[in-house]
Amino acid sequence: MQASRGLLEPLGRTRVMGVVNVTPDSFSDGGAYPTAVDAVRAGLAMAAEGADIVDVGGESTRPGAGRVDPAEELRRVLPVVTELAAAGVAVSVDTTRPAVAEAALAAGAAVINDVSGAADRDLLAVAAERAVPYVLMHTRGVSADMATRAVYGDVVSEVVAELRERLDAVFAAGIAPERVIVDPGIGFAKESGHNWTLLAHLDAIAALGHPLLVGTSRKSFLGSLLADADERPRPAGERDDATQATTALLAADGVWAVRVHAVRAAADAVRVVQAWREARERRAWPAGGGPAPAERTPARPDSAVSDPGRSNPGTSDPGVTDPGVSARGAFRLPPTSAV
Ligand code: PMM
Repeated sequence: MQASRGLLEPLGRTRVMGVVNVTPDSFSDGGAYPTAVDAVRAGLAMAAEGADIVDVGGESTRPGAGRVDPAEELRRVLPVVTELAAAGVAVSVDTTRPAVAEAALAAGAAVINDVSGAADRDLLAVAAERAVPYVLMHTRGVSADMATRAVYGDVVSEVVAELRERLDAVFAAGIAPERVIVDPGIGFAKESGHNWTLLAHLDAIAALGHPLLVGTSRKSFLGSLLADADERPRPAGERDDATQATTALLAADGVWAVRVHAVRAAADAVRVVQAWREARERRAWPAGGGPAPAERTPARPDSAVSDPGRSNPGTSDPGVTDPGVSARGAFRLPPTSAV
């Protein structure tokens, strides 16, 4: 079974991607699932809690991590992908390796999540051949050396330029533009300040014309923000509340999906944002007045999305005519009746 159909269709809300790292050493959930059975159980629980996609990875990408043997990566992810896909879960495979992607897709995975920044042409060829959604994430170098590459003059323009250059490689490999999702790569070759700046300028990345996936969950920039009086970072396992705040803000910005470890709280946050948007939309029209909902265009710019200085990826696509949802899956204004 392949559950990719509809994943890029307008939904009227941000999607939630749950994280299942079948690794002993990922920074926040490493070792959490010692067996495939544990990992499958976790993935099914995430789907039940509201995950639209479950992202399965078998190689830690934490800064400084070494590479895992491809056979070992495959041994970790394949049974988990197989079981989750068989249960009807939309699975993405978090890998940089063509052989792993190929096997995972054959086992029913629906999305390739490539955290290498399109470094491997063979992986691009697999994505093109199988015609599945492909996540292009920004990074520099590999896990072992990415920390030393977090040097930018202007992080926003450099990340956008590097993504644009990688998009050219992605298209040249034959991947259809409408299947490409772009991710700023929070924490990948970036220091805390770079992450905050990118989050404040998501509109510049959305202007590349693709849905956005953003992964802030439990990352170290949140740990630094929440450091104690002795400047000890908040431990990874205690960053979920802060992650819910970023989820709500990202959902309000209209990103396509957030990648999170704690699914239920994220799904709740997304629903709150959706209800908030709907209430704002009702407020924007006099009771019983105005055109039929499907024909409505905004009576006035929504204050939450037109505030100068606020990033608002959903409003930066001039070619979009759908009243509620842009072609990239981000929504500009809240009329869920139209989505
Ligand atoms: N972050 C991690 C791993 N994979 N994939 C995408 N697309 N975006 C991310 O931000 C991302 C990712 C690292 O976090 P983890 O170790 O908790 O999985």
